[in-house]
Amino acid sequence: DGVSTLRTCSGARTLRAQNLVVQSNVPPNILEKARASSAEKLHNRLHHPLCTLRKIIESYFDRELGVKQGRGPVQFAKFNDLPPIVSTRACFDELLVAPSHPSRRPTDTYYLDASTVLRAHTTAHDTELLRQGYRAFLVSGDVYRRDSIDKKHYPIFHQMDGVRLFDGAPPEAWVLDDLKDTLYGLAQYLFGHHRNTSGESRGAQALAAEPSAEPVPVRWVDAEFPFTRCSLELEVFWQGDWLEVLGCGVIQPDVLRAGNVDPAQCTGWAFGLGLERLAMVLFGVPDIRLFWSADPRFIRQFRDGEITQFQSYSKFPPVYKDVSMWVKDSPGTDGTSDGFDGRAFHENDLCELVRGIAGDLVEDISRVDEFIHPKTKRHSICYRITYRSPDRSLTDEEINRIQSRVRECIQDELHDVAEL
Ligand code: FA5
Ligand code: MG
Repeated sequence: DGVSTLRTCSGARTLRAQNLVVQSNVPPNILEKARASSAEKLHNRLHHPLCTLRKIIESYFDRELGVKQGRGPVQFAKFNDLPPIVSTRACFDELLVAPSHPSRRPTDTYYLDASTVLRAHTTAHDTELLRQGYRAFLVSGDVYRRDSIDKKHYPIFHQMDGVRLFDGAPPEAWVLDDLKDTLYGLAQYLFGHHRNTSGESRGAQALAAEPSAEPVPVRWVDAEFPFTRCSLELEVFWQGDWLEVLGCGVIQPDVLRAGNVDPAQCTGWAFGLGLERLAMVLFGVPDIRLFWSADPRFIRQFRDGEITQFQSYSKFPPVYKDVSMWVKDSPGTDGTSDGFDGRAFHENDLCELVRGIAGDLVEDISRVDEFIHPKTKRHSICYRITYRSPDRSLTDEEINRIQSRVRECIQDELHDVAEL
């Protein structure tokens, strides 16, 4: 039917369909994970920490919240297996994400074609669920983003979004208070009890009933989202630093309208939280890649419904490799020619390329040096790639092979924006 596919070395494909040439930037390893059955997804896998966490959060919304607020239980509908392939309309347009917003760029989002993406957030389901008539719901799922590489970022992670509408359109300030109260209560519920749990078999409810031994500090930070007003992020103090765990706000009237809800009749709040981020703090998991580990030393540590502290097995040594390259900057940084034409270099392109070759063996990619040539004004950046396996020692030979493949692929695939 006139669809042709060209495979490049990192697996990116150019799709030609209906006279439209669209660059699909989804590598096969990512697509395979997106297409896995919903039972295989980590947030649905029994005994997996992300699954336990999801259920604990759901139980807070089912039981604690109504009781805490003295209003009796609220019914939150739960969606845990909505497929991750969504339209740009659902993911961006209906959420008022401007056409020029950075999150829409192919450097940040995985496109299957010009109007289909791997969801970049579970918020992509909110307007459709509102149209279906739901007034209080939780949506959990795998989300996909091209992003930097370090211990806190991974191209696939899991989010839970929550939405609650109130009849009679109470004022924004009231809705905001309810939202903050709800999420602060959740943080207390989660972090009040995580330190004093042992391996005994107790359900989440029993765990939650225990008073806090040593509460984890949390704080609110002002934020911006196109789909909410009065937006905030919640941060948790962990390992000497503030870690952002969720974003939230009062739903914009136009988002309600897109969901066939009349803002004169109803107002409401929405939030989106990162399950891995919370799980790292709760279960003491030091590296986000560990959630994907098939190593029994990881998996066997966790039991359904229990929050236990991860016992790290030996940490294997890292291998560092530096790569320097001339890069093309976006126009406007200076007027001089850099010898390239085409789009600008973006760090996420390098991260993706390395991930495509090294898989989970890459732990971190950081800029270590940078300079502008005084005469030619060309821009050079040096990146340090840290390779480390969470479960074994790497050999020099293996890493040298990967690194030379990385260099080859930079030449093959990024030649319009970078030069070794
Ligand atoms: C959002 O995705 C918004 N949709 C959240 C939202 C929903 C706001 C509804 C208002 C109303 P953000 O990009 O900040 O926002 O991501 C939300 C959370 O996901 C973050 O706070 C963080 O906990 C987690 N997160 C974001 N990027 C990553 C990543 N690369 N790896 C792991 N977790 C991540
Ligand atoms: Mg954020």
